[in-house]
Amino acid sequence: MSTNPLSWQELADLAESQFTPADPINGVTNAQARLRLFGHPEADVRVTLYRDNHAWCPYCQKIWLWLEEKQIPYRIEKVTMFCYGEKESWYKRKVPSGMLPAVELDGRIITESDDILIALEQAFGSLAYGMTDSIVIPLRQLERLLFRAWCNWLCRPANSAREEQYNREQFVSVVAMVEKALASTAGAYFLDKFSTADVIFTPYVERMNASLYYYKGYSLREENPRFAAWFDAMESRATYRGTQSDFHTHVHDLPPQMGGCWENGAPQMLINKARVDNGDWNGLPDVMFPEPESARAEALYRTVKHHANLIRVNPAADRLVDEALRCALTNMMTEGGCIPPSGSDAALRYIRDRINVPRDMSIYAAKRLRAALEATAALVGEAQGVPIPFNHRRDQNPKEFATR
Ligand SMILES: N[C@@H](CCC(=O)N[C@@H](CS)C(=O)NCC(=O)O)C(=O)O
Repeated sequence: MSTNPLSWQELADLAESQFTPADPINGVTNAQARLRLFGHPEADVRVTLYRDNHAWCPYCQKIWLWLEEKQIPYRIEKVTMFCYGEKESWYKRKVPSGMLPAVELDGRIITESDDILIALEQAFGSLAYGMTDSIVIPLRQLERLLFRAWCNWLCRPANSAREEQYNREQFVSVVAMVEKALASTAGAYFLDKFSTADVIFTPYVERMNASLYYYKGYSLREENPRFAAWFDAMESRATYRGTQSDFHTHVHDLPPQMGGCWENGAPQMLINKARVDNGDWNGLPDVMFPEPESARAEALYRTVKHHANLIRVNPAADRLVDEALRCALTNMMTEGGCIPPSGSDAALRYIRDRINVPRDMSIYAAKRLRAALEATAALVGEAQGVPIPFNHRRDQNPKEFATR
């Protein structure tokens, strides 16, 4: 027997009764906050972080994580990245190149993430070890070596199978050096305690794990024990979890940022790609800490909050999307059995493909929502949404999603 979809009011009531969002200002690390105080008075704020709307920019994640770890009170101003839309003119007046991140510290604008960290260390002290400490410098160099080997493999087309193999071997050989560095201390982190070195590695290692799984069939986290332990240790930190993205978001955000990502067509790659795009999203090596009980309720809460924009930007007719989305949310929160209107499969998959982590919700909430959208779409057909663009992501232009 089929169930009727709940109304938006009923869904909102359900969300309110089942989910209490953390305090964005003083609670755990989150992508939505515009101010972070960690219990300090607002008058203590000396720092403004300019970062991207999507909470995706890797160099911004470095600064974001550092500020969260040090619990430095700060403001957040969100800026559009070129591939999502037009850069705000107020930002170009502050930073003519338009590059992110930037920080305003006591009224002084600083760009370049490494310079920002050095300036923040001078103002607030280092995170266990400093950027210019003699044990940190070689690790910073190793991170750049790994970054270059990753770019060579992923972001350039190989002219032959031999070249593809060579690029892979080069990357794997640098991974072995990183494994050795991680093994040189007793704990899981790069140095004897969590430090700035871990912050430096975080953004790109997270993006390597996602992109190589999807485009090359190589699972960095699963194939390397020290990396595995490092990821687990990072995921024990609420700070990192607040900034953590998922495979789906990364693999579709990277191509326009990196100027392309090249698949190798290997059998494992094809399996991984299908899984990241179509599910099952449970058990992917993008997250390994246990799922919080609040994941579904969080997904519901966040979707209800933004449903008007989600319906408006969807290429399908508003009434169709409205009913289909309510049906998917109803199925996510109940025993299921709500059949969406015929012809709404592509509209539901359009939304499934555009959930952005952590901008929209946390990683497990997104998995729950993607699964509910897919399962509900599958009740009426196999049609896919408009493909995700590869050269830009203007389908995600922040202008379209502004909440006032
Ligand atoms: N070397 C710079 C690199 C910063 C960078 O490449 N930022 C990119 C985003 S990840 C950017 O702002 N690109 C311009 C844009 O996309 O709008 C740093 O370390 O801060």
